[in-house]
Parts: sequence; structure tokens; C-alpha cells
Amino acid sequence: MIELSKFNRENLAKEIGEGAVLLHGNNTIYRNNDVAFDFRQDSNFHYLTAWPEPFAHAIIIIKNKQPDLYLFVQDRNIEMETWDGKRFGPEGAKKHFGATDAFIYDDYLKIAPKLLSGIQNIYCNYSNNSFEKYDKKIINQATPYDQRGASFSDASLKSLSPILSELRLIKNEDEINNLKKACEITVEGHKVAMQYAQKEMFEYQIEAEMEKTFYDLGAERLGYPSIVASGDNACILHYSTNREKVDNSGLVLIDAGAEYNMYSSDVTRTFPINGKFSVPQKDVYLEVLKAQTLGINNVNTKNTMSDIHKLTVSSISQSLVDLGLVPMGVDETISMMHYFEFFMHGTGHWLGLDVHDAGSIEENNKPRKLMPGMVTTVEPGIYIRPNKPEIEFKLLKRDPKEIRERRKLLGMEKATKLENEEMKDAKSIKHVIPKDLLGIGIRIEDDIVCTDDKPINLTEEAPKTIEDIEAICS
Ligand SMILES: [Mn+2]
Repeated sequence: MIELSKFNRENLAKEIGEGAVLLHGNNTIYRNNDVAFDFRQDSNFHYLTAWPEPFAHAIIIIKNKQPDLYLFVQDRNIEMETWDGKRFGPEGAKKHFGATDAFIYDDYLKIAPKLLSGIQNIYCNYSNNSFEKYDKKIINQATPYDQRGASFSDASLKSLSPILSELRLIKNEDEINNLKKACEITVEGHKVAMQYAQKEMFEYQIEAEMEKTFYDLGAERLGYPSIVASGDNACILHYSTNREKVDNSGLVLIDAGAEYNMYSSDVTRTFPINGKFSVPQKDVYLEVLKAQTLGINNVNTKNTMSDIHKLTVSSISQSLVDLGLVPMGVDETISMMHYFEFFMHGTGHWLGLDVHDAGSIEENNKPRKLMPGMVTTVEPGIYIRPNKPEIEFKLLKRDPKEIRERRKLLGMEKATKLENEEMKDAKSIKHVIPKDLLGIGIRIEDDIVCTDDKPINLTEEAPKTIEDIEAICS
């Protein structure tokens, strides 16, 4: 991980050429009294420093495309370490983390302006509240415009996020290996959940058994809170209370991923608690699987994420027509966005240090082609909400791209108001949802690496066909 962060700093230095980068790590956050939430380092900070402790700042000074790392970290303190855990201290930062020099955290405001003195190009994250708290002050002092008050600076401030996001978007071999391991562990956890889940269980019991496997196989933590949603709960996209008893003939949707070496997996499987899909469950499942397979096969350098979404949307739309869930044909289901009643999220997102990883799906305001080393999820779904036995579909053409453009142009407030008015005035058609499909919610999700050749599915070992799922569940 330390080697990887050195490599990442060198790549950043090649992009920036001359200048300085200001970074802030995460701090300990208290839950109640002196009990802290589990600490996890900020992903950008980790990417460029591999520093594992709370309360740290970093400055990377770049000259002739060569980076020098300066770390500000908690000082060694035997008493504090007895309570809160070992610290590397400034000496450890130099010895083990490749810092050119290191200082104690509290000296940041004093020493940072000296390090930055006279540097013109400064990269920071304005949206981080440390910008107001620290960065503005030290830049004003380091590169003052008015020598008397030092309250202005003539440094050119630049946003770090776009450069760093672009770097993080393409994963190198070490990163792919971390993701592979996170995925391997995650697959085992999902298999255990399928084997273990039985009638009369509570969702959290299945969750506990799965997460035990994650930790047992070396995961440091979860990539995100596990979703173990039985029956109707599968139609709540971010359900994570996991406190209900599983319905004896229902499906269980599990969306969970282990984190390994800071990299996260993200897998969803949906299976029948009693080991056998009912006919309606199987009908919907096979349609989602069809769309997902199509999506995965199209993760290649010819396509954009938006192309892949279009493909899954048209596949799901055909399925919705075939299942009798929508009132019109495929073309109208797409152009009037009737599919959105049942498939209301995107097809995938980048995966890496963050489960929804850094990087834009656009380049120069246009959808970007996938490149080798990009890693994305592919996760279409169909959710047939139990509280909507009859749906009023608007007969109005809606283009998600136009909606997005107008929201950008007018702002959310005005644009959504207009949307509501247009929807209100539009004609509509009422449609009764087939009773036996109500409450079925299915999502299938895998983690896919784009290559020059065929896509690599890092999570294909998690059972997915009807036969494989019924075999492992029974
Ligand atoms: Mn996902």
C-alpha cells in the first residue's frame, strides 16, 4: 500500500508539473461519550499517503514533476497510546511512509506557510471544510498579495478533485488485485448467506453469518452497510435496518460487499428463502438476469456508461411489456419513461476505494468511452412495489437527458416545478399490476473490469443462474 501511494504521488506529479497539493485526513468521530466510530482514512488521503491514523495533514510539493511528501501527524505519546493505540509519529512517517520530512499535527499552521512559501500553483479541495479552517490562512501567509495584512494571496488556487478523480478512475495492477481479493471474500460471504438462510430467520441473522465470513477471510470492514432485504423490503433501495423476519416463501435480496486493503466490493444477489423460486419470481428474475448479462457483455472500450444504461433500459422495458407491468409497447415504455416505475436507478457506478468511486462518467460534457482499468458495477433491477397495485402512467414523452440538461440550466428548484406542472397536465392511463408480481424486488449486481479484450467479472463465482441458486439454497 505504501509503494502504491508513492506510485500514485509520482503520477500526480506528472500531471501537475510544478506546485503544491494540500490534503487533510479524516479525524476521529465520537459516537457517544468517549466511544468513537470505527476510523477509516479519507480515500484521497489514503491514495496519496497510505497514512492510517486520524488527525493528519499532508503537503505534496512538486518540482520538475517530482513529488516530495510532508506529513503532519499525531506525536508519539506513550500515555495516549496506552489508551488509543500505537502511533507512528513524525519519525515513523519518514521511516515507513516515504515522507521527506514530518512534523506534529498541531504545528501545521506554523510550518505549512514556510513550506509553501512563494509557490504559485496550489491544489486543494474547496468543498472540504478544512479549506476555510486551514488552507485559506496558510496560502495567504505563504504567498501574500498584500504584505501588510497577509489577508489576500496571489497564488492561483486550483481544484484537486478533477485531477485526482481522473487518476483514481484507472486502476493499476495492484489496485485490481486488491479489488479481486475484496470480491473473492464477498463472493464467499454471499454463498454462506445463501446456504445459511432458512425459513423463520430474521434478516440480521443472515447478515451476521455473511459478515462473519467477510471478517473471517480478512476483510477489515464493510464497503457499506449490508442490505439484507426480504420480501417487500427488496423494493426499498437502501434498506439496511435488517430487523424483519423473512417471509417463508419470499425472496431475499442481499447487497453487500467486503472492504480489503481499503478497496470495496459491491455485490447483489436475490434468492428464494425456501430454496425454490416460484413461477412469478422466476419470471421476473430471468428478465433481470437477461438485462444484467447484456450490460456486463458490453463493458468494453467501444461503449460509454450511458450506452450500457440504454441497453439495460431497453432490455428491461421489453421485459416489463412481456410481464404485463406497463400499459404500452416497448418504444413508449422507454420514451415516456414508464420503466422508471420499476427500474429507478442507474445501471452501474465506478468501484474502487469508495463503493461509489471517484471519476466522472463524462469527459468534456459528453459521455466518456470506457477504458482498460476502469471498474464498474452492473446492477439492473426490477422492483414491483406492493403499495402500487394500480399505477397511473403519464402519456408524456420524457427524455432523461433533456431533463438533466434543463435541471442544470434552470436549477433543481425551477426545473422540478416545471416537470411537475408538465406531468400534471399530461393525459394518463391507469394500469393494473398483475397480482402475483406485487412485492417482488430483484437486483443482480457484479463487479466488472474493462480491458482491451473481454470484460472480466470479478464476482462471477457468486451463484446467479436459477439452477446454481436453487442448488446452493436447498
Ligand atoms: Mn452498487
